Amino acid sequence: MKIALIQPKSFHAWEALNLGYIASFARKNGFEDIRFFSGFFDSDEEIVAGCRDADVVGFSCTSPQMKHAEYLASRIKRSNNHIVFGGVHPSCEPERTLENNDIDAVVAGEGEQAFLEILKGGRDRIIKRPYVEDLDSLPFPDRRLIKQERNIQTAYRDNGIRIASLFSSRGCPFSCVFCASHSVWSRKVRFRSADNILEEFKQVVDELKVDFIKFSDDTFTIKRSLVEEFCVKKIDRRIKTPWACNVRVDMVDEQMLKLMKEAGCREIWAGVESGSPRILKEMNKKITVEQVRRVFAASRELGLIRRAYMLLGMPEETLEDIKLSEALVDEIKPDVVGFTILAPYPGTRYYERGLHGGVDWSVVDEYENRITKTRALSNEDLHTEQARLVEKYRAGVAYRHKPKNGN
Ligand code: B12
Repeated sequence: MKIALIQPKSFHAWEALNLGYIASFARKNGFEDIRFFSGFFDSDEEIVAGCRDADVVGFSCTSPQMKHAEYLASRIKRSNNHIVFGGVHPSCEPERTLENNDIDAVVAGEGEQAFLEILKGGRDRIIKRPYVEDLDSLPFPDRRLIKQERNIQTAYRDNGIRIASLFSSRGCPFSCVFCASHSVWSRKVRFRSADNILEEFKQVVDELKVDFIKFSDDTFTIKRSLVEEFCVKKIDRRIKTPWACNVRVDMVDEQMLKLMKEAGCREIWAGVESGSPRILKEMNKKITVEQVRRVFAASRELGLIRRAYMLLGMPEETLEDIKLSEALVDEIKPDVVGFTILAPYPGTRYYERGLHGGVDWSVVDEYENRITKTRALSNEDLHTEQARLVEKYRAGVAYRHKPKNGN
């Protein structure tokens, strides 16, 4: 059986670890003939030609990638191949995704078991399988197949270092209203063991010769004992490569940060979101401004690079709330700061099919959207505030200026 896996176009050149996982699991179960294409690096013609004789073609889709995925599927679909869509967007909207006649099946949620079932002949239209209990039992993502060297080269051109991502867990127990993560993972979190994480860490460093590892988990610091074991073992084994991770300010403290620093952590990224307690509550973020202050002060003291993600545009937000966010940023002095505007992506609390069903997510996102307004602020007001804040913190701003015409 010939299998093709496609990462449709997106404005980020990020490694398709999801398809790397799907592929290595399929390989482990005897399916060898797998090829991979990336819409970022490969042209449409190369992708279509490369899929001509594939029996099963799998697309991985966030909402921004759907448009390109559907376009490619329309060119690849034949009567005797099986087109499968998986990832966040199809997981949120399985039935809707299947309204496109070029798509034969949708995998909702975790993909490894479900895709294997398809390869073995399963022909259900919507496939959702129980989550793999033991994450250590999954083979590491096939980074050679997904041609990660291309992503590394791109990151190297942008940052001057060779970077790769890694996941230590799957899922997030929290219910922030702006996030769609639960639509793939539910709210249950599963963790890998420290040994298993370190084995992949070392393998990636040795084989791909990277200088830096990014933990891309929603939050790396959910399970304290795991973080501690990871850090202690990384130090013991003299694995020196530096790394960074997402933290929640309520799930990390000075002691933990100190150990992380000793184990080579260079940067922490935190969803601060707002300086207004009222808005944090509306977000269901379940953190306090005081926790933000403490974590940013402690990590500054330790010499960690600190990135803060701020979110504008919650329905109840006023100019006064934005001023509170600004004051908080002035106080915690993050080294890097991002200001985005709430985007009602499918899978988030604010997605309404009637209102947003027709939105082209390949050109609308939390940097550039003309949809979001609050009870007090128009969309224009929000963009004015965003632009003002980006300008004010220009030296350390994490802001992506996306071309207006999309990808
Ligand atoms: C890490 C991450 C990033 C990183 C990627 C880094 C990297 N190297 O992976 C970066 C920073 C680049 C990024 C960028 C963006 N991200 Co992001 N990101 C995430 C995050 C935290 C994890 C994604 C991930 O890789 N998970 C691990 C892999 C293994 O899981 P997975 O992709 O879901 O794949 C599994 C299943 O979905 C399924 N599956 C996936 N594909 C396929 C395909 C087939 C054929 C099958 C059968 C199964 C299958 O099987 C996989 C293994 O079990 C998620 C939140 C989350 N936890 O989901 C947000 C998330 C995916 N991102 C999101 C968004 C919005 C974006 C951006 C659009 C933001 C922006 N405007 O810049 C961009 C663009 C992304 C794109 N390509 O379109 C949203 C998507 C919402 C939506 N409705 O699509 C999420 C859910 C967060 C949120 N805000 O709610 N992101």
